[in-house]
Amino acid sequence: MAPPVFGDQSFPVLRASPASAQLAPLGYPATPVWAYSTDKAGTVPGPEIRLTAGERVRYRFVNDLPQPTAVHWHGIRIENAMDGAAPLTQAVVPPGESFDYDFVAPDPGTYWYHSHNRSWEQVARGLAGPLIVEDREPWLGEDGAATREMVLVLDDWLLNADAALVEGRWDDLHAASHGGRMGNSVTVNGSAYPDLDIRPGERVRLRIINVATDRIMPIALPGMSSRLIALDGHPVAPREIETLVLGPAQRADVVIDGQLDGEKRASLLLDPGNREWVEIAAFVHSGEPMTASGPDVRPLPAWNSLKAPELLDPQRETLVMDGGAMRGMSEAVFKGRTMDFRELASNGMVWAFNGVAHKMDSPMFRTDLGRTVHLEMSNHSMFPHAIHLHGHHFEVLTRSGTLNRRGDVRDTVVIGADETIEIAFVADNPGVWMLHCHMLSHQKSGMMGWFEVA
Ligand SMILES: [Cu+2]
Repeated sequence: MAPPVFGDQSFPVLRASPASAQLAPLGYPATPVWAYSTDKAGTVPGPEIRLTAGERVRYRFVNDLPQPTAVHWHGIRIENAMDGAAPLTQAVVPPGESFDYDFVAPDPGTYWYHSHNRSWEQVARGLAGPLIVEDREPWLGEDGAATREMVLVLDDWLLNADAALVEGRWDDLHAASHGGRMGNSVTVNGSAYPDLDIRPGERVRLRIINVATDRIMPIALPGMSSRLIALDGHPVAPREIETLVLGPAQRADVVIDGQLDGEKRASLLLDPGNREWVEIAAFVHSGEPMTASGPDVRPLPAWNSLKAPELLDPQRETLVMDGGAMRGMSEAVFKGRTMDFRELASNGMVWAFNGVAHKMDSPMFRTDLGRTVHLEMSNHSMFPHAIHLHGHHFEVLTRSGTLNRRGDVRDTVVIGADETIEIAFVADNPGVWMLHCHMLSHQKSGMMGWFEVA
């Protein structure tokens, strides 16, 4: 099955292949998954890729899956040809074949990589892993910073009673027209309810990544003095948080302090949607207490590599989201033809951007290299969406008309039902870039388009 890999030995291999993982608690069978691997057996999440800002990432990607695939490097402001956004930026990699990825990761931060072909199925089968770009200047161990970091990959799986993935419902239009394909088993780093060690008083940087296909994850760490320090890899001024909402594909870096005189266990809680917070992992305090850090958290070093948007005369674009259950849409254009709701649904389409479902034949907009784009995004549906722009990070300017004072910079933003968000970014990366909902059931069923920077 595995194809011979010859040639340039300086390209290490990243492989996607069927594997097995103990996702359900011990005592249940292992789950057949699809997994990435480098030198060892495939794991979920995939092996951590770690480098420093400005360093090159080089992999000969080998597809040992029974389906074509491609690898997207989420959040990396990457060279277009390496974006992995099949079929827009590259052809899919057929089973048994390979593709060489070679790019520079320009900015520090918490990122991830995942399949970008049939992603609603392939990511749900396990094809996702963390990509960590370390800070340009020392931060760990400095005054007020953490002494250690921990990557937490949160995932959501739809498992049957034998702990196998529920098959045959990849095209579930009911799920797609609601909140997407929800799982029933949440894992942290591929395990159910893991215990995570922390020393009393220890300050730890969590790099939290939501790789779920559709589940928006509100999380909380009560008693751990959580302070947010980065969103989608981009540093923010440290701020206390009680809860954190992570949409699919979003990341947050959070500093926590191990308790010195509290409980031995501190829960990582998730709200599955009914405001009944459930424990998905626990920090277990053990070992010698450490000297507590002061109340102040040291900010992360700035990127210093992102141009500020020119807001005086930007190119104005709008993105209106329609569709889904309960409100629906009477008609939309699909493959160049106006269709009514029934015909759209028979084509698997239940969502539209600006009245067009899954618009791949032409860009949503074009812009000149270096121009600031101001994008007003209005969600006219009854469901939240997680809108992701490839190749760029954007500033969130307003949310429902209210100024977003924090100046948060993101690559994926959650937009609630009936909400309008204004974002802006400098289109400084030439190429064709996907713009889609990262709730992958929504992406599949219409919420997909692209823009061109030239
Ligand atoms: Cu969506």
